[in-house]
Amino acid sequence: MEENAVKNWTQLWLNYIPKKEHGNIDYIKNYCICGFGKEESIVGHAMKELGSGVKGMLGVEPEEVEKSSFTAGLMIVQKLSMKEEYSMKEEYFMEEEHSMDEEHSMEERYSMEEKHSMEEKYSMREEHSMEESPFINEGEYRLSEEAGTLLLEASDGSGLLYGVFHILRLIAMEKPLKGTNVLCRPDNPLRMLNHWDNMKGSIERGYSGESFFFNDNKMILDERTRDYARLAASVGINGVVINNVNVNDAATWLITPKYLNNLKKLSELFTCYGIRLFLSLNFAAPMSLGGPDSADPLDEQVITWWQQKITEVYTAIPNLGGFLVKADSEGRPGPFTYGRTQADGANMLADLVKPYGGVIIWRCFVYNCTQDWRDYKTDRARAGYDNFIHMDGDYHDNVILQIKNGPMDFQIREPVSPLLGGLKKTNQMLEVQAAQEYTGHQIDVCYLIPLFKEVLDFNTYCAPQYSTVADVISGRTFGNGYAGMAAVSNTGNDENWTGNDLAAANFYGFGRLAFSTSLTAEEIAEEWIRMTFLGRMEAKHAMEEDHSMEEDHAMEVLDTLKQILMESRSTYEKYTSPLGIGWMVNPHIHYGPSVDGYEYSRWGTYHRADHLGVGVDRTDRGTGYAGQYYEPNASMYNNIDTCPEELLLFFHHVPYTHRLKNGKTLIQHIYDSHFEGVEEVKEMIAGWESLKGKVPEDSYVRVRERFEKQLWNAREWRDQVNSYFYRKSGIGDERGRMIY
Ligand code: GCV
Repeated sequence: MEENAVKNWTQLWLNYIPKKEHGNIDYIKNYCICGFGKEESIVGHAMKELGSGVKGMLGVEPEEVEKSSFTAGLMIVQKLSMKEEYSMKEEYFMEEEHSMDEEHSMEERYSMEEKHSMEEKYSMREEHSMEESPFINEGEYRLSEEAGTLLLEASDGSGLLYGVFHILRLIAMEKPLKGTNVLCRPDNPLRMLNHWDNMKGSIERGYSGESFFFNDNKMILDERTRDYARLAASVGINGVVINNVNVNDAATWLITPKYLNNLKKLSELFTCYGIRLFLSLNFAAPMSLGGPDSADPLDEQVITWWQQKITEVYTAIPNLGGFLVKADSEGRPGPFTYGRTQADGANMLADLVKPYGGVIIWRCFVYNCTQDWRDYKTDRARAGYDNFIHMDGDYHDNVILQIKNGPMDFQIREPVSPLLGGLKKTNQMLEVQAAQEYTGHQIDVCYLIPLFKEVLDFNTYCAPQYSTVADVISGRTFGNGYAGMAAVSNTGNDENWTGNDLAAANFYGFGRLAFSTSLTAEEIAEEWIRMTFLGRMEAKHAMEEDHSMEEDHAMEVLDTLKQILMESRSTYEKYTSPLGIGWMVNPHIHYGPSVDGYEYSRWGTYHRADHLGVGVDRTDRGTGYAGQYYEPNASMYNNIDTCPEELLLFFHHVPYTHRLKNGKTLIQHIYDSHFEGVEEVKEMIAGWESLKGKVPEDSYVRVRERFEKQLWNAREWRDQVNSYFYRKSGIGDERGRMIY
């Protein structure tokens, strides 16, 4: 083992340090590949990863053997896509069901549960004519063990790669390979990371150093780029947008010969790991790059300019996935300037990339950002829906509308955007933010997977069945081939990638969740902890021949860290803005409290607090936003008695004396939750401190330092929010605690 493997944080969960063997070596010493062309770069890279992972963790180098001499070990077989295979097996299942009382010899290894879930999935999809999508059958695999052989059947190169990472994950988690039997098919066709990296090297809303893609208007391609691709692929990411959606200055030039060669190299590297490269586009590029003096999407000259540009780009980078566009939003150019619709803009580009198999991902974050705070009718929350719903069905089939999880902007608590599932005839994908812009800047610990899960589980009621957000964005509900999830990435060039070591759980977790939306936040946390932390200290002690601390601390580290992660979102919510109202942050930087920071601004971000109450009336008596949901959600939100309390102030203007379901007044809830939040941060810190000596010291120190800042931040929030509402309402804390 390399001396620094224990300390090495550049490999995150792929750190491949020695693990307990659990009989796994026998399944991995030899391997044999059938059906896959070894010249395919993804296959070679998958096998290389297998080699280095197994060598690092189990100390053996897997050896390839011919099929004729294969007796036991890992057998890798290319299979038809599971969908086709499933229809071939339908007859078999029917016979099987008829002879249920006979010995249940499912030697084909499908469990009845798997069979039913496959039936459900495919029957839904087959009701609709599936759109042609290059993503639809990618990445399936099945891993099963029998009589000393581990069988990995995969639909294609990415399925093989994901299967290999699955094997490595089991070894890293110290799980025996014996008895493995899983069928894995990505729930979402597209699983993307969006980087908000600027070409100078800064990252918009980045909290972990500078960009590892760009510096000084040049592209960077080095070992770290490869490590990034490996990390992303290991959790199932298959698309990456490398540049900020705010495409300024040099970034507009990415689609010119100046950068195409390097982009091609990057796309080839990504392809080795099953990832497609995407770029963010400047909608006004024709004007900035010497083309026509207009960006009107219906102007023939503009269309011709784009046509030539796109041909040039795809000729250089044939495997480019497509483009992401932020238009008519926060000062970005877009079709509205020319009196055209969002669909006009998206469709024009989509038609041009279509011959190359490209897609246009069009963001729905379009709102009036020059609002007047005196205006109580205009509601930023309404904007996404209002701007996009009336053109449902007008978008061409290779356009995907990318919708932020909430109607505002990645607050710690927001309702789910009504546009998700509101659109029924348009490809759509969900955008979440792993970068902790409003959730603690990767200083405060905030494990976001529980939040993402809530969004996925939300029932939109857009269809009689398969109506959760997870259903809609996977394409299951309406039969879309282009669908999926994207996260604004939280990575940078800090050695540990994410600033706070614990924020890497959001990077890991997003990918795993986008691949398998049914995983729980807790399962994901456990995987990440096991792969990242467990075994490091044992390996360190073994290396140093230090036998003074030989007890196995694994369970303690696992339980403590899991508790910290699982409670962190609720803790953050408690000490920041109350009951879904959001904002109250320091303007521009979005860290730390400033209750009125955005109250009189142009951004549409108001809490409307006065001496009697707080909250925005979004009911039918107010802005009418609640009415954008399907029933029964619309009525539920509209009524103060049925509105979920965690969203009370998002939907209602509520008197401080209003009694919550637990009997507390609103004002008392605000005080209590803020005091509790700070106490919970202290408990998290105590938990982390109990791990001293059980997690690597460098990591211990880094995280401890951030906790210090988090505690300061939480106190500041508590005291500013409590004092603010005490001063507004004149109502004291029932428990007489210190409020300023
Ligand atoms: C990339 C918010 C952020 C901006 C971001 C924007 C977006 O407004 O503060 O930094 O810009 O969202 O998602 O486009």
